[in-house]
Amino acid sequence: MVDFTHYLNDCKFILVSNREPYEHMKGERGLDVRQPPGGLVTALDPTMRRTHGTWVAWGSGTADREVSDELGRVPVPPGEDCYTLRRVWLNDADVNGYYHGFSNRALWPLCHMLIQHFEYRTEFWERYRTVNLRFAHAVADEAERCTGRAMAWIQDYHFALAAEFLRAMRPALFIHQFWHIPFPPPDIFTLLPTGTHEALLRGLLGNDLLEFQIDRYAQNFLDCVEKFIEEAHVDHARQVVNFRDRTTHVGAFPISIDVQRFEQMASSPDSQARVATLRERYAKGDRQLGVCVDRIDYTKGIPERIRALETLWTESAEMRGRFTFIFVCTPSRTDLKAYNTLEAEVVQSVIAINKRFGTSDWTPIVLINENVDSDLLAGVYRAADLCVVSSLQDGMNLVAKEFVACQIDERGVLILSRFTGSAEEIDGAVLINPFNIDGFMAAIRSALEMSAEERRRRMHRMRRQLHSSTIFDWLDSILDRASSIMGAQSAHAVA
Ligand code: ADQ
Repeated sequence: MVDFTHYLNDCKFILVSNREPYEHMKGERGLDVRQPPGGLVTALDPTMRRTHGTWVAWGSGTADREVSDELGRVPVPPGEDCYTLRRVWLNDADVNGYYHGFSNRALWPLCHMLIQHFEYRTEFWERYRTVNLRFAHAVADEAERCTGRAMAWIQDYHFALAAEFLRAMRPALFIHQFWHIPFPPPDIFTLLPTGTHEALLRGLLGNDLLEFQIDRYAQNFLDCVEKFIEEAHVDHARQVVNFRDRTTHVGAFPISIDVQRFEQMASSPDSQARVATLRERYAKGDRQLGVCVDRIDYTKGIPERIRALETLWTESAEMRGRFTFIFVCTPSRTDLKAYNTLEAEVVQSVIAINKRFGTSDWTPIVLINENVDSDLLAGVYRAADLCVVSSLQDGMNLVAKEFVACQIDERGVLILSRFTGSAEEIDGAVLINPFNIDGFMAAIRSALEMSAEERRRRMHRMRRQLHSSTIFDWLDSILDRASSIMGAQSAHAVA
């Protein structure tokens, strides 16, 4: 376990995210507590436990109100009471406008440059503003409760306006924000109505430090500020913006995974047994096993992947029976029509492909249409000879890193979209453009034919790299940078 408390000294740590780290649910046998899966909670929960800080998030659990006080505060983890979870309450109209609406129907497609899915409604925008303001009030109130300094760390695109609101309430508060998804260039950002795109940029400039996954997104942000905020002065070389007598630092901090945890899961006896079963069932003899793991989202390039496989099996009959693909695709954002349509399309296409090409001893695609526990996932990653990540755009993509971490036997090839943050970080994958079907097919062929020696060499390089860039390194580099800016601000204030 890595200890980050030295960065914070006596500074109170307030984390802000849309999803909460613990959800209280009404279960059949009383109250259940759930910890949502995902790297962020796994990485940040231990830090929060040690710093005794406060985590501000949407109270989404069915029993959340029952266990929280009148301000929405509840000590967590249940029974250990190490830090405070401050819940912000949202009604259905808030969730529809702020979350499903502006966050997921406007900002999400826009930032991923998939503008055919972009939808703007004034109602979405107004709810987004109101909810951001409500979160800012909750954080300001938490900061008010401490005698010393406080640091607020906001997560993601759900809160582009929160830093500016918070800055107006608590001018001296240190505020920083991590943007998990891509940031688009000005020509795309301008599709937001006039006024809205400026408001978003001004909102983000309320931060002292703004963290992106890779340098390209940081540059896009700076280009947008330069183009749309006349009074701002942008220094591209130093990645700094001066606006309204304040400075916002910008930088790239690529997120990662808890590498050791994935390695341990992949090496467990259960996992080894799973590998043997999967290989016996799907990769007998020369047959190879491919895997892909995604939320069913139009950014992940799932239809493009299916099309490449279908074309390959249509045009090259000798490729039939050479490999089976396991698709672990979990339904996501099912309240939105675009996601339901996509899920139906994926299921239908897989059924059609299996009907057309499958034989009594070969299933082309095995679809696991649900969320799978990460220890099970680790076994699938380890068993595979290929992993395909075909995102059309992706801030980072953690599946690529999870696959590399679990490849203990260094047998697998990673086929990775050039349009992921991971592709700019990982050296050793076979890169693809998912829009180019012929290139995609060629990459699958070359992966299948790659020698064991070449696979080992590439995977070994990727694994070595990953070991020096874990989620704890990510956290360390962000808190290091934040605390040094904070230190410089204090020195400036004293002088
Ligand atoms: P996501 O778009 O959700 O994250 P990704 O980075 O791939 O994308 O993370 C998905 C996570 O969900 C992985 O940990 C994966 O194992 C898990 N997952 C996916 N499908 C699953 C399934 N069927 N069963 C179980 N688990 C499944 C956003 C951005 C990314 C960025 C992350 C972190 O879009 O670009 O990498 O945040 O910043």
